Amino acid sequence: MTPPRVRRVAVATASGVAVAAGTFLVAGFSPRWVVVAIAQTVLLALPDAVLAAGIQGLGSTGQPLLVAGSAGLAVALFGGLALLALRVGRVADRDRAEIVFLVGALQALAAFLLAVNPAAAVVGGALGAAVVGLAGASATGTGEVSRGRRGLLRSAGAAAAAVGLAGAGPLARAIGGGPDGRDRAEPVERDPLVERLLDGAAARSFDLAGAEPLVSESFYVVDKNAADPRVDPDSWSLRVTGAVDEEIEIDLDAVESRPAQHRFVTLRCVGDTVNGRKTDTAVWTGFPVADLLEESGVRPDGCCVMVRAADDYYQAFPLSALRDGLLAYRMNGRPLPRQHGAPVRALIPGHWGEINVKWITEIEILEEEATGYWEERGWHGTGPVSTVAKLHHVETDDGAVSVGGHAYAGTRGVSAVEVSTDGGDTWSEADLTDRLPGATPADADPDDPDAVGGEAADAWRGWRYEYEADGEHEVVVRAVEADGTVQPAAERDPFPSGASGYASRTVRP
Ligand SMILES: Nc1nc2c(c(=O)[nH]1)N[C@H]1C(S)=C(S)[C@@H](COP(=O)(O)O)O[C@H]1N2
Ligand SMILES: [Mo]
Repeated sequence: MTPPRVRRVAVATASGVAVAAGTFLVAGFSPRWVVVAIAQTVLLALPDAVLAAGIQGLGSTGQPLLVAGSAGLAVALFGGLALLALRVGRVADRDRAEIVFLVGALQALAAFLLAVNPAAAVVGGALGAAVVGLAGASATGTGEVSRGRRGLLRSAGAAAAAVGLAGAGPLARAIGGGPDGRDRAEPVERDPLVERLLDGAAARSFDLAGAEPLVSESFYVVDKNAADPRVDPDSWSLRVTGAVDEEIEIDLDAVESRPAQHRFVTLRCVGDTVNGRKTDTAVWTGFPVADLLEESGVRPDGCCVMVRAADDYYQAFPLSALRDGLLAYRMNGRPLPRQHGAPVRALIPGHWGEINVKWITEIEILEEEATGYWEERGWHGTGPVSTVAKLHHVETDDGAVSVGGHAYAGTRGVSAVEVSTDGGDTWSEADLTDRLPGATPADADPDDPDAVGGEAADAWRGWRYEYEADGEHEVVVRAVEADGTVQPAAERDPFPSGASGYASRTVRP
């Protein structure tokens, strides 16, 4: 026979699980789910240095850990409230209905205070209460939760059912095209011109095991959020405010009806290590920010901008950098995915990823410099990216060695990649992929051979080098910019202003 105290804790834990599941059912994986709200609070409480290293550094790895930990905290919190209600019920000698009500009321109140989502709070509290209610074989009048194993099994079963239901929720949404999808008439087919650009990129790519093609198959994600905002495309708008002659506000229809262009752009996070994977390339569709700035009439004393987003992110940087930017609403021919900033994000040529603001909502023109989200946390990532060559492909076959990867130098451009097979004493030039094409008007005729031309101003290039070797040796790579500047050798960690040094690998043929 399980002792009553253990039974109570087991039932309370099941109840806590049910609240987490019930609130998820309504809120989904969004900032309005209690677990995400807790995660966000944990992030705020972390010392800046931990946050800095944790997010820009760990990125996608840190996030599941954070969410799992926060789910544990949520279960402990809501389970604790259930225990509290049971205790109060016992002490005050209440009957089962009253206790069950108190459990649900406390849990719903806490859920509401955490995530300010009334519907989720009510559903969560109701499920949490139901789990406790099911545990009692009959009204005992003593505040005791369960007469035995069957009650326990019932409440565990109810909690499991709530989790199952919550798991099915996102599936239902995905199938039904709910809040995640866009209900607007959106081409599912890719634009033929984008198709042509993607084919061109595929044709230029070196096919190297371990290194991505020129358009990334998996694009890295870095942001400050435990869960990304779900922005309603129909109520979204972008405002231009501050030191302008006229403040303007445009909605998504207005954005999408502007003369658009397609651009290959590479993004790199300042938290990326020299040979890390937080550098990726896509073809983006959008319109030049400069058009918008011109329409609002930036005043002569405007020097800088503060760009704000739906996740309360904000980044401040020079107006000159924004002028060359793109407001993008498609990525590789598809609507911008939520994790990359749907419905609209900024792309700022040649600069670290952090000022490429996702879920953009406001551009404020400033007359003085200001400090953004990551800079307040010690990073220096609002400037131009540093130059890097990645060594992601190493293959040996009976003395024949093949190495390769990508090189990126922002808008300075990569003119060469040099490879050393003796630890950096002597250098040889690698093969480079042809440059990706430049900005293409989105209304160009896809069949017109001249529709796609020029050179991408801000995209990486692939490199490859093949040689023969018999003994163990160290391969080192470095990129050379268009003006001949060689990537600096000095080694530096990503924090605070980006990694430096050469990628290298010991090769045993
Ligand atoms: N709104 C918002 N935009 C953001 C961020 C963020 O946390 N919130 N993170 C920035 C950082 S640090 C980087 S490196 C890039 C990454 O873009 P990606 O996730 O599409 O690769 O987005 C930037 N834009
Ligand atoms: Mo970043």
